[in-house]
Order: sequence, then C-alpha cells, then structure tokens
Amino acid sequence: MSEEVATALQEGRGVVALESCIIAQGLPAPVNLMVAQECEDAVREGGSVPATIAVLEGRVVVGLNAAELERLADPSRPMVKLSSRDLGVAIAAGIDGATTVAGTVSVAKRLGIDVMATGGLGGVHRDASVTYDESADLVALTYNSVLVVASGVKSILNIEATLERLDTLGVAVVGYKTRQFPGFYLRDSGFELDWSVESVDEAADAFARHREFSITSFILANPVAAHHELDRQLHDEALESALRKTHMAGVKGKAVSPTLLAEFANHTGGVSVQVNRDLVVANAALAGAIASSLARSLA
Ligand code: PSU
Ligand code: MN
Repeated sequence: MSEEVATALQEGRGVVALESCIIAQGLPAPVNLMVAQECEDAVREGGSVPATIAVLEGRVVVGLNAAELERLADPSRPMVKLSSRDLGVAIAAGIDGATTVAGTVSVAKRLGIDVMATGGLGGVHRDASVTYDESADLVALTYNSVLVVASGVKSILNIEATLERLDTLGVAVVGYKTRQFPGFYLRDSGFELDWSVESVDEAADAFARHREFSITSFILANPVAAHHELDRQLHDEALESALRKTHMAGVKGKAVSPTLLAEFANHTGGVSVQVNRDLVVANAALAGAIASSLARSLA
C-alpha cells in the first residue's frame, strides 16, 4: 500500500479504489495514461485519496505511483488481465497484471476500501445462452460489499440479462439522479431502475444501510453527461460491426471485452474512447465525493 493510502485508511479518510484493466486493456495508449491520471485527480477533487490497484512482479500494489502508472499504461509491457480467480496464481507466479472490477473489489474489500470507480461493469454477453460467457464481475459483486460507481454495464453486453442476474444475486442497483439504467456510451439503456438517489450523501447513506443487511455490492449507476454521450445511430452501427468482427475472428474468453471495445473505437474513429474517458473520470469524481461523505458519516 502506498503511504498515502495507508495513512488515509488509518485516519478513516475517504479512499477510492480504481481498477487498472481499463488502463492496460480497455483504452488505447496514450489516452490510457491520461485517463488514469485524470481519474486520480478527480478522486482528489472529491476530497478522497485514489488507490489504483495492480499486480507488479507478483506484488499487489494499492495506490500506484507515477512511474508505476506509466508502466501499467505502456503497451510494450504485457499486463495480464486479472479477475478475482487469477490474483493468487498471478502473485505466486510473480507476474505483472491489471485488475478487472472483480479483481479490484476483491483487493479493496480485504483492505477496508469501501468505494471504487470504473467505466462500465462486465456482465452477461449476448451469446451467453450458448457460450456461458458471463463476467466474473457479477460473482465478485455478490460477496465484496463495495459501492461501485459505473455508467452501467458495457453496451456490448446483454443488458437486460445482466440486470436480471444482478437481481438474482442480490446486488443493489441504484441510479444517480436517474431511474433509467445508463447504457455506458449512452445515457439511457432503455431499462428502468427501481431506485435512485439524488445526492452524494443520499448515496452514501443508502450504501451504509444496505451493508447492514447484505454482503453484496452496491452499484451506483451514473450516466455519462448529456453533452458527452455518443450519437445513438453511430453507437448502434459500431456495436453491430464490433460484434460481427469479434465473432468472425473467433475471439474467446478474456479477450472478448477488450476486442469489442477496440473494434468500437475503430468504427467510431476514436469517439467512443473520448466518451469512455469522460464517463470514467466523472465516475471517479463522484466516487471521491461519496467516499468522503461515507468517511464523515462513520467518524
Ligand atoms: N469498463 C471499461 N473498460 C474496461 C472494462 C470495463 O470502460 O476495460 C474492464 C473492467 O476491468 C471489467 C472487465 O471488470 O472489463 C470485464 O471483463 P470480462 O467481461 O472479461 O469479465
Ligand atoms: Mn468473459
């Protein structure tokens, strides 16, 4: 743990865990490094301490320093994508890797970090009824009680099925100032939510109450700002193209999500990358504010 993160936790200040998979696999260089730094700044602006998490040479690092962030974002240095099940084996093998949402909440929960931010969560893939491809994010969110700020789930997924799975698993899904579940690059996925909160303090309070009854996570669904969202028609075309190309190339397993995101970026001429950047930074800012509200209420 970085000294800053360790001190903040000791003093009961707000800390926000940030995943590293989005830096190493989700976004192209050099934007990935800028996004990583912007997310950290955004958490600080919210009054909390950022803790970007990764595995470097077999050690879990919580609160990467500037040089470590650069290493993570460097495309010439291979970073393995680490979900919760990969952590122990990767550590034992002494390798470098970036943590997904599942990997990040597993580490965060263990250290007493209550809040994390990401872009879009993993979920049920469109062909899951045949492939069984469902992100381990869903499972990790059922036993790591963390508040995760996300702009919904990645729009490459079967959103309806993902929401049903989250219901079954008992994961709270609450809109931030909206009753529409966000569609990642789009503000509205077309699916309605049962719950919403109207402020940072309300979100922190609802999460604190949730924890009295459940060990599951709490997804705070924060839509991308209206002036940043992707054009819907461009979105739908890019999605169709990305799904077709990924399917034709026979991409399987953990490569599916990064490949779909990269194809999406190709088709939109990089516009999707900018939208992803805007939404993840906004989520980090909101997470920063919520972590400090939570810390204040626990003090
Ligand atoms: N959201 C993004 N970009 C990403 C991801 C999410 O905006 O790169 C990553 C997250 O780390 C998430 C992972 O946990 O994709 C899910 O991968 P899979 O579908 O293979 O479980
Ligand atoms: Mn998968």
